Amino acid sequence: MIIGVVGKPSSGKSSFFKAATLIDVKISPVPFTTIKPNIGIGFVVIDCCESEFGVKCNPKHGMCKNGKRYVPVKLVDVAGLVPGAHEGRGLGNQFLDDLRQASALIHTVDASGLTDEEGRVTVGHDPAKDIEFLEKEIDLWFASVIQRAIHKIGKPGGVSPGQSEMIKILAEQLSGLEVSKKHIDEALRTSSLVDVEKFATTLRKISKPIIIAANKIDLQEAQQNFEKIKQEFPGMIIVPTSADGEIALKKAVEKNLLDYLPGHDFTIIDKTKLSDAQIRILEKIRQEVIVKYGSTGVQACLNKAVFELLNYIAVYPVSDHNKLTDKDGIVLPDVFLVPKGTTVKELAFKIHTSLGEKFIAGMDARTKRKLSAEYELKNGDVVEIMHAK
Ligand SMILES: Nc1nc2c(ncn2[C@@H]2O[C@H](COP(=O)(O)OP(=O)(O)OP(=O)(O)O)[C@@H](O)[C@H]2O)c(=O)[nH]1
Ligand SMILES: [Mg+2]
Repeated sequence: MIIGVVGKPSSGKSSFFKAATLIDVKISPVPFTTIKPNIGIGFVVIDCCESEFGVKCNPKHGMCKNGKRYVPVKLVDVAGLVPGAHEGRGLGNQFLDDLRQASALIHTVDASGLTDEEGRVTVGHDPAKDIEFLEKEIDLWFASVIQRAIHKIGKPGGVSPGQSEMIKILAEQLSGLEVSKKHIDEALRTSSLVDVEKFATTLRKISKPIIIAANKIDLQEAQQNFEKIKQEFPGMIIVPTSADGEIALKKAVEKNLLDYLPGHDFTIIDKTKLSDAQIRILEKIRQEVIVKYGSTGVQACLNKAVFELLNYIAVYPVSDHNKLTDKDGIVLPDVFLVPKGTTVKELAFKIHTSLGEKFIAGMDARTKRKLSAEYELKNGDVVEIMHAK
C-alpha cells in the first residue's frame, strides 16, 4: 500500500511525511525545498486482537504497543505542484510519475492562507483554490497518460478493438498507474471514453482518491478557513492537521520528555527538564490543536485515508487457527490491508501466488468454521488459509 503526499510548495508535505515516518527530511519555508521524492514507512493504527484471544502478538512488520497495532504503509512525499504543472510550470509534472504506484493521495493544504498558490508568503490566500487546482492538475496528468494509452491501442492496422478488448488493453496500459480493470469498468459506468478528460477525472477519483489534510491548523487563520472549506467541499474527507505540532510531540517523546501516543493527548513527564519556551510551545499545541480538534490529525488522516477513503479492512492471516501462529510459531505475525469485499481466496493470492493456487478453504479463528473461497473477509478477521501440499 502506497500513499502519496501532494500539494503546492510550502504546504507542509515534507512536514507531514516527517511527522508520519520520523525520517529527517528537509523542511523549509522556501518553495520547492523538495525536488527528489522522499519515500518512507508510516503506520495506520488498529485495535490489536491479541487481548481478545488472550495471546501476545509478535509483529513481523510494524509494532504493537498498549493493545494498538501499528500497520506499515509506504508514504511518498513529492515536489510541490503549481497551477499549470501539466504544461511544465514549476518543476513540471515529471515527478507525478513518482505517484504512479500510489493507491491514494493525501493533499496537504496550507489552510492558513499565508502562502500563495506557488508557496510564497502572502496573506489571505483562499485555500479552496488550492484544493481545486491541485485536483485539476492531477486529473490532467491522468488524462495525458490515458490519451497516450488510447493512441497506442487505436493505431496498428486501423481497426479499433471492441469495447471489452479495449478495456482489457487499457487496463494493461494503465496497470503502472495502479489502475485495475475493475476501476476502468466502474468508471465506464458513469462516463465514456469519447470525452477523455471527463473519463480521466472519473477514473482518477476511483483509482487515486484524495483526502485533504487542512494543515497548519495550529494557526488562527487556518482554523477560520477550515470551517469554510468544510462547507465548500461537503463530499471530501477533510482532516485538520498540524504536521509541525506532531513533529514537536514525537521529538519530545524521543527525548523521553513526554508520554504521547499519536492520535491522543500528551503528558509531560518531568517539567524541570523543559525550558519555559518549550513548555509554552507544547501547551500551545495542546490548547490550539488537541483541545480543539482532538489530536494533531496526522494519525487520523492516515487512518482515514486507508479505512474511509479507500474503504480497506485489516485482516490477520495465520497458518494455525488455534495457536494463531505462522509456520514458524510466530503469533499474529502479519496484518494485511485489503479492499472491503476481498474474498479469502483473493487474500491467499495476495499472500503468495502459490498459496492462492493451492487454496482449499479458509478457517475462521474465532468461530472455528470453514470459509469457502468466496467468503468476503470482515475487518479484524483472523483466518487460516488451508492449502494442498
Ligand atoms: N504553523 C505551522 N507551520 C507548518 C506546519 N507544517 C509545516 N509548516 C511549515 O511550513 C513550511 C513548509 O513546510 P514543508 O514541509 O517544507 O513544505 P513542503 O510542502 O514539503 O514544501 P516543498 O518541498 O517546498 O514543496 C515550513 O516552514 C514548515 O515549518 C504546521 O502544521 N503548522
Ligand atoms: Mg517538501
